[in-house]
Amino acid sequence: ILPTVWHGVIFSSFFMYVTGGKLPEPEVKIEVLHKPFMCYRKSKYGDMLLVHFEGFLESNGTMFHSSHHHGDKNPVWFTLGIREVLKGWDKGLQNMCAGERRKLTIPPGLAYGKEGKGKIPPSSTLIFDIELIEIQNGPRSHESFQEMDLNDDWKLSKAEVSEYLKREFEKHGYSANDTYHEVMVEDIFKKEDEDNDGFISAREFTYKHDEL
Ligand SMILES: [Ca+2]
Ligand SMILES: [Ca+2]
Repeated sequence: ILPTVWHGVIFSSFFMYVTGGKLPEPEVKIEVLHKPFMCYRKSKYGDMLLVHFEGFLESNGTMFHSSHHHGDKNPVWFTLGIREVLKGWDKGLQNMCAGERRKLTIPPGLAYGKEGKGKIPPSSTLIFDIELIEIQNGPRSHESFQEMDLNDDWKLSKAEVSEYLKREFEKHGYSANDTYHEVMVEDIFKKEDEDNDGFISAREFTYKHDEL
């Protein structure tokens, strides 16, 4: 079972864009705490990032989550720019080198909003101390598609996507949870299955419009 806050970091994005009005977007304040001497590649949308992070409430400095101390104490993987995580992370972790550490100050509009969530009170500005450990090619490669397309018919069914999620979660040390997977699969199809035929085609999978 996913720790609550990690669950929140992933799933808040599912609800953020539903409530999105047309107010001017608030900005993330980015401070570089450490920059490595060598930088072979910089993070960009679609990359998979491995990070350690600590999250604090700006209001009173309370730490609400630390990947060093909570959960399985391992760093976490996510894909940048697809709203898998808080908007503030998607905006604040671009052009970053492996080994770099940043402090992000994220206004509520790019975090948990007016409602808050769990340990996060309503309208909270959040501060994250994030260390980028590793960057990998994103999941939208030809190879990833073939890996997910178990019956080689060049489209992904919900069962195939669900199977893939299960494998990914297990790979990262989380036990399988069918309820989460179903919710995630539904959300993925809502976003990716543009022609609503119940399958994600190779084209729908690979082609990503730049909506951010
Ligand atoms: Ca298939
Ligand atoms: Ca489709």
